[in-house]
Amino acid sequence: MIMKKIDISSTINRIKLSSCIMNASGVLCSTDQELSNLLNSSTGAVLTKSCTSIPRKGNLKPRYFEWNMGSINSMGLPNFGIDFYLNFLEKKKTKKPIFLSISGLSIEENFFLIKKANLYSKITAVELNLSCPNIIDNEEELGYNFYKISDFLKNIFKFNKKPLGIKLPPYFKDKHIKKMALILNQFPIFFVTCINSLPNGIFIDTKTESTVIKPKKGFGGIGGPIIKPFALANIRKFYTYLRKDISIIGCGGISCGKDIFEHILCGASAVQIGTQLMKEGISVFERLEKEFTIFLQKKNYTSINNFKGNLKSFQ
Ligand code: RRO
Repeated sequence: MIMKKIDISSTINRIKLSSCIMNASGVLCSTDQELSNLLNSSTGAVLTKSCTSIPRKGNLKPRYFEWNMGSINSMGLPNFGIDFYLNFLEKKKTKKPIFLSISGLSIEENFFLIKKANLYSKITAVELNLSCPNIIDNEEELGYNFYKISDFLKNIFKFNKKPLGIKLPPYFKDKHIKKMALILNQFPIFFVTCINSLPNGIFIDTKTESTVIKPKKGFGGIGGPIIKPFALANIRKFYTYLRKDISIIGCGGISCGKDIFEHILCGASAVQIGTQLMKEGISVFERLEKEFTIFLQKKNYTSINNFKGNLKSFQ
């Protein structure tokens, strides 16, 4: 039997990716070694750990735990500061698109970080994280503040020249997604990433009758297979409400090739791998690429454009 060539390349707005699969911010993308591993892997892009203007140690350990259906984390934004990431990337010779994730703790810090990223040619795009659930005593995430976000974006686009995307929290109501999409549609945004971890979950060890992570009395962001239905729903709804030139990057619950297919069927142009990358390490990308390609072969699809966004309603 002659196998047709399967093309899993994609585009995020005008950014070309040789593969639609990349890492999620936060997982194995903090250090020199981790970022080098990602640059040398088969991902279509490399995303850095969300950074702040100065280094942060993050929350007390243990701050990450995983079980068969998911993960819980309250890392608290540990990172080496924006200069570390910019200097590391400036030295690297690579054709891979590089997405710098930033997560300032205030509106002013985000302006500062975006202005700085604008000065560096190696940064292909900025993923602005408006949805970190784990900062102690922080204001509400901007992703949940429908009043502040519009003004905030208006000010960013007065000076920003870099392709910019926004990492969103999960929403649970249609009207919230519609409202956010209507706001985002007013700006030259390149992409949105749906979704960050589900905030304020808890996991219990019944043997010790205790929570499993230390910060915030055990409450943390939930990721992994159990959040996939929420990721898919957010992708689907944003796909229907967002301007068509705003790409969607799907993130949440991908652990096999079929999961990637589902994200793209809902409307994602690319996908990010978080919990499964943490569980399996860098070799996860080769496995997922293989599984996804075989899945498409069986379906007789040759590229992601054959099915992207084509989810049918039950008849
Ligand atoms: O570092 C974290 O605690 C963290 C971040 Br910035 C985020 O965006 N999402 C998450 O689950 N953890």
